[in-house]
Amino acid sequence: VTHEETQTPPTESKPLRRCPDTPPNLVGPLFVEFDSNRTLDKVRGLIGRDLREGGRYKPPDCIAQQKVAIIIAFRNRHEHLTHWLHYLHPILIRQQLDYTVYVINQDGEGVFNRAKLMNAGFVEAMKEYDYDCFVFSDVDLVPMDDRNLYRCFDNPRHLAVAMDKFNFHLPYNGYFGGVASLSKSQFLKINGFPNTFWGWGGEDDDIYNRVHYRGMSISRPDAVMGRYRMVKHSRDLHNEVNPKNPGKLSQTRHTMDKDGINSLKYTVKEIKKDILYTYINVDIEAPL
Ligand code: UDH
Repeated sequence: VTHEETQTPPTESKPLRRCPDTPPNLVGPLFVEFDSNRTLDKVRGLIGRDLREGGRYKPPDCIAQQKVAIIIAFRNRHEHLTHWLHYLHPILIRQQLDYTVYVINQDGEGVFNRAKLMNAGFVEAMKEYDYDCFVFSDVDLVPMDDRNLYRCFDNPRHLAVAMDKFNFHLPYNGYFGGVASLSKSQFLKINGFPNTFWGWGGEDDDIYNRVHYRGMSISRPDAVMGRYRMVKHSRDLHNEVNPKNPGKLSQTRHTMDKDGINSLKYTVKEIKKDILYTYINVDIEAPL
């Protein structure tokens, strides 16, 4: 019997230690396939018992290094969401995160706006818990290596660096699309994301510019750990390429202080707690 054990009464549990920097149960490269027979009910049956209502998890045996909100911009991609949840929950659990998955659904049939939905997700998540890190993810991107940590770093981090659709390369150096993480303070430092990029294209480059203009750089995993598979899909309805978006990028320096989290307007229409995720339906005042 050690000294420490004699000091602790048998009924009292030991205080938890902080989880290690490198999670011990990671497996590295993962096999990822998108089996069309996968259903949300099967995924609930497989991993639901490890989670708490709302798609929450906390490691039972140590204190997580970060409290992470995973924010997914969403509309009408249920099959992709099933795959995403099937793969990501076990990975995030192995990464020993204290996390919640938020699915931010754009209400109605107006023009889609990924960045504005992400902003709404940030605000709604902050109402629920004192998160220190936000991972913003597309619903169709699944990491192929669990060493790609869904955490925040000293600089904003781009995680989806080697996607199969770009031949496992960055399409260009300043690419910041797909999956990215920002700490609460990094996100606020750039005034969040733009609200004015309707339709497809440009918002990720605007975010990259914001990070750059606030004197931060981009952190990235290497091209092995940063591999991703994307669920193949065609262009969605009401998310056409917007030819006006690229032209706005030369103005980011001037627009970023007035277009962002400080000008965000939306209404919550519904919040549903599934065992696998928190679903928030928002009206973002989209043009038709
Ligand atoms: N999203 C939705 N619903 C939509 C549109 C977008 O959920 O109707 C979300 C979803 O999380 C998606 C993300 O926004 O992963 C980004 O949108 P996207 O997947 O359309 O963008 P991406 O660049 O694809 O991945 C562009 C269309 C590709 C068509 C290529 C046909 N060969």
